[in-house]
Amino acid sequence: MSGMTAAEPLAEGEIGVWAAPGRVNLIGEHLDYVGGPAMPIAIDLHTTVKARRRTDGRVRVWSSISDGSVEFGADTTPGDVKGWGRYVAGAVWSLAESGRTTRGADLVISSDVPLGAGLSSSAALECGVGVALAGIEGWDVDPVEMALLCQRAENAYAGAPTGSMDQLASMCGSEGHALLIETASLPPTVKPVPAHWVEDGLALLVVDTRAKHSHAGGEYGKRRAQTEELATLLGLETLASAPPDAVLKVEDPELKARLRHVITETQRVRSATRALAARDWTQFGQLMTASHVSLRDDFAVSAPELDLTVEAALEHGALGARMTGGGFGGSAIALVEADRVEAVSAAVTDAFTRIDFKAPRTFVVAPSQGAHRVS
Ligand code: GAF
Repeated sequence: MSGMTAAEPLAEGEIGVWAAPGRVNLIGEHLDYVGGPAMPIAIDLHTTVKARRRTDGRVRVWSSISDGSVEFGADTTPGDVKGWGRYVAGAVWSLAESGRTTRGADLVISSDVPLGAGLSSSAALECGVGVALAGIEGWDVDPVEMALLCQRAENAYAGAPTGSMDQLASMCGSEGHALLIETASLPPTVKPVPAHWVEDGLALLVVDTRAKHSHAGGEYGKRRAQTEELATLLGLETLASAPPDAVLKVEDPELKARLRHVITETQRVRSATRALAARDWTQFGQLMTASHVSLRDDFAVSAPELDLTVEAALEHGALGARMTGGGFGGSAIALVEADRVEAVSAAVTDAFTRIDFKAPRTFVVAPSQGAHRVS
């Protein structure tokens, strides 16, 4: 991972530039906090952090993400900084908690990862700041460790009870590869697996529905609490290890449905891993669609805009389509023949316009490199 192991700190006055990508998850949703697998890719949209050392223990941040600047001490603690700056201060705090307190920094941030679109703009920001601080200080931080530190920033500083998938994808992304993440162990494991859909004439279309989502909101936390309740009920350390017949032991219909998602989604990731290796895109697409149905009906984290996207994409020839990320709004993805991208985008946009949804944004993404130094 270039730029991650800067042996030397930046010289006084020297400016370095680092970038960290957003992600889309191909399959394996809401499993990264139940000890299950996920298969995201880092995408070619980034948060860029221009950084320079300071020595007075202050961190000053300017951002075009949202107007304005923030300033805080390198000894910041949760609660000090609110708004978008909490992701930056969270990374500073989390690194300090791991024994790496910055001597101070000036940071200028810009990003082309759309905000609140379910493409991990917050993880890209945390990871971008993390690698920039490591770079200016000359700290050697393993990408998985950095991802976990950034997840801690998100959980304990920014207040969103997420798993580690987004930060792992942003830190460990690899061009031309999907990442097979296993969260049963701590630290999780991340294995890049070749993803050849582009060579095979396909494209991964993202539809940002512009229905805003947020993980600091209650629904994500509620799902997480339900999975914890289920694990306790079944006497399991990790819910993803539940055998298929565990659903028979759960009476409450809502909890039963949540468990069914966890079990079937885990199986789908296993099948998707085989389909990806075999370049069996028909099968891969069907698994994506089945994942969406499960997230919609059993885990109940979809939104009308996401369902409409999936429906319209499939009707117009997509091999598979699903919501991606936490849900409740945000983005969906569709696997389509490269020469059908325009037609599928137009069909989705048309379906949105017909029922007065805000026009979606559509674009194609490819598996990309994780956080790195740019210059
Ligand atoms: C969000 C979270 F940040 C991830 O950790 C993951 O749980 C995802 O929702 C659902 O798979 O992106």
